[in-house]
Amino acid sequence: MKKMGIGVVGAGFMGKAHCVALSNMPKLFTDAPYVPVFKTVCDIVPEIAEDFKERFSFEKACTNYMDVVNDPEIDIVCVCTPNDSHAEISIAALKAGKHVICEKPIATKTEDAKAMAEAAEEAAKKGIVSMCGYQYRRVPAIDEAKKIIESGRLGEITNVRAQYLQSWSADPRSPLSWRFVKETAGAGTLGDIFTHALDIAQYLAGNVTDVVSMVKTYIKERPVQEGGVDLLGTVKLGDDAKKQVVDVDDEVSILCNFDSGAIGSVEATRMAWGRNNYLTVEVHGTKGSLTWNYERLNELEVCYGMEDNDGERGFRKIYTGPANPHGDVTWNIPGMNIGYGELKAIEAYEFAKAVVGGYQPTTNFKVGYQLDRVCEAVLESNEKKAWVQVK
Ligand code: 4PW
Repeated sequence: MKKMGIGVVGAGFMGKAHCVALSNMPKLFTDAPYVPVFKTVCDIVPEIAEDFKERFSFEKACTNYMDVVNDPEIDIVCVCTPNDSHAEISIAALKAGKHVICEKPIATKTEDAKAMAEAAEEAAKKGIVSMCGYQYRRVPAIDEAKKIIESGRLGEITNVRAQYLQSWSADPRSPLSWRFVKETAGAGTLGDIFTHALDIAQYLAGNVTDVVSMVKTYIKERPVQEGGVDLLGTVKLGDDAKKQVVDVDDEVSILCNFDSGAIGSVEATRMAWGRNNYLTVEVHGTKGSLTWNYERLNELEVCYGMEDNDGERGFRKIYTGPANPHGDVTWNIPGMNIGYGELKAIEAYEFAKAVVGGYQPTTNFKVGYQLDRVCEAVLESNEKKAWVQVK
């Protein structure tokens, strides 16, 4: 079977997610295009890189990403670092002829996102593939939703409501990591999770053309977490901890128009007590509706309103399984369910198919740049208190 050398830059939460996905991809998908060979893991903290190397059976560990970029045995680079280094690492890797899968948001500044899309376009001429980590659109229920929408059974799509609600930063003792610093994160909730909800909305209803928004920061300063590893609110710091100003948003809401003619709303917050990974989408059409929530990711609810009799009309629940998109990755019976690990394996599989097939996947850098431009319009609208066109 074909083998591909893997280099991972950033040995935190997302480095782990990519490596678990890569290991599982050929085990879950019988037609997996290749088997990964874990070559080098890079992290700026040497002990973290070494520990990761041992646990994931990498051949080498390093602290300088150029060792990954310059290694002729590495075919694929996974960029799993905080947002401010995505552009530098991805562009260097693309120029060195590596296929690149980079975590989202694509960059901290629109000019960097543009440079990444341009570098990817240039590399694509030589068959090099780029991808951003917008994995949630690959949940089987979301692809099933797309199939249903495209079949026309819901009629013309009129309204899309997408939300991504979490609570891990609702507690003011939840520490300030790189995710709360504009320089490293670019934005707060906006880039971190709003973009996932936006990506799903756009996947199902077309691109957003214009927006009006509200962007808020509720907790203006937070206790500073020592060390670079983001703990996503799992640790709380007391009053005695040093505090730092938060210069990014906690919450974003937009109303928008889609190029399909649908209207919609997208909201995100990391401060919704009681909500954990509450990523939802509801789509209304002239003949029916559908609704989905990541916290129950294997279930898609559909109402074929015009097909049902009065008195029997309502949402039916589909438990996704082998008969739905990406059926290979699911276990034998609907209801046995998949989770985040399998979802990232679907992403790794789609990336692998694109690499071997020589085409750009649907979440390529151009798409990451487009999502960035919607975010830019969201911030501009909030400043101007007015509708803004996406550039
Ligand atoms: O991309 C998002 C992250 O930055 C994820 O989907 C979940 O929320 C997990 O971490 C944050």
